[in-house]
Amino acid sequence: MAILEPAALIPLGWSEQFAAAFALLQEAAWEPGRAVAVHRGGTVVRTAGGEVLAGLTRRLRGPGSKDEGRPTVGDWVAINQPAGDSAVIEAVLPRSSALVRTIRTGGRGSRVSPSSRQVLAANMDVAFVVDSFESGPNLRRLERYLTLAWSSDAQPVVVLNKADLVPGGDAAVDEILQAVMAIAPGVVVLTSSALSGDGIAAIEAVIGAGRTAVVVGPSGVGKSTIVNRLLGEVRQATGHVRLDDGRGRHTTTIRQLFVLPGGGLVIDTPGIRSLELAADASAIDLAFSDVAAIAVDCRFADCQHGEEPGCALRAAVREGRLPAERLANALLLEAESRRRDAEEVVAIRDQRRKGRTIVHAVRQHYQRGPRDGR
Ligand SMILES: Nc1nc2c(ncn2[C@@H]2O[C@H](COP(=O)(O)OP(=O)(O)OP(=O)(O)O)[C@@H](O)[C@H]2O)c(=O)[nH]1
Ligand SMILES: [Mg+2]
Ligand SMILES: [Zn+2]
Repeated sequence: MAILEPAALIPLGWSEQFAAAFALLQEAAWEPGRAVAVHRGGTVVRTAGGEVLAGLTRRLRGPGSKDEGRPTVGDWVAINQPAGDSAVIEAVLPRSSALVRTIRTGGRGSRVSPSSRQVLAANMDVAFVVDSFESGPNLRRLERYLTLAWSSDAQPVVVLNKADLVPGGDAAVDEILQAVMAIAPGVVVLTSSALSGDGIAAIEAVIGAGRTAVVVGPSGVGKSTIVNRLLGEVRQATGHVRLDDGRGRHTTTIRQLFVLPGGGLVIDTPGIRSLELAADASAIDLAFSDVAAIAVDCRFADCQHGEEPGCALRAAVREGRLPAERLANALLLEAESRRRDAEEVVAIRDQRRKGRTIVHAVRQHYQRGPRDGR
């Protein structure tokens, strides 16, 4: 087997797969590195030689470039740094996984376009979905975040934090744990208290050396406190969420990748609102694999699981095998995903139309040009 180079990048998660993709670029002057933070002033990239602040090559920032193609936290990139000049990111290597959210600029019900997808983090092996015992956990919200995690292609793991706040001790914790496990088929569920340090070792073990994890979840559940525990020092600010105005406040404002003393890597993110979660149909099938398994027995292949006869899902709800709220949430997420897909098709068609109009005008200009003396 070939030697993995540069070896200094291995602790950052460098692997054969990325090394091979980088080699295909065939640019001797370029250097691989990993994006650890994206600021207004540039992208902070860790290379074998250290940290550099890099700008973007024209192709990545110019008109027509997509948000999704720009480097995000966790990306492996190719850096070009001519002597005496500032560093430039020339290429983003293909991602092994990506956490994507949909930004609706005009509020609820407004159009989404393909460019409103934002890649929050890339190249994670594990996605920790964090919720807290303080205000829940909220099962329906967890189902949404789990769907997001499944759609990233990283392995979802649930972390229920603030276990120290559960009145009633271990028995009460166990009961909640059972309820969460029931809505997270195929997912490991961990509990922790970032305050006392309980459960942090298990989280660290799941990450593992050279592997990358991201923490996602609502604001205030303790994501940054967990990250600080993993780091063994306070690097991220943590805080209380304001409850008085109901809007909440994000303590963490930028996404950032940290190297853990134990060998793994973790990306901290600001709380994302559940409305911005983008899930595709296949992720919904994974997050709701129990529901999907029952739906196979519906009499009609195109069953909408409404009033039609022979609906296996309705029967399961009637017989108490499937909670009605879980089915309702699955159908809601599916409807949202279908609507978003349809909106994207419309947006792409609009863009193509605009493109055609421009091509048409240019063609007319040149056909007429010489004759009109223009
Ligand atoms: N009792 C208790 N409090 C905790 C625990 N973990 C975190 N907290 C507290 O919860 C509050 C929010 O923690 P953060 O780590 O800032 O939460 P966050 O998820 O990073 O929030 P955002 O950055 O806004 O998304 C802080 O006051 C923490 O001290 C825990 O295990 N037990
Ligand atoms: Mg935070
Ligand atoms: Zn049905």
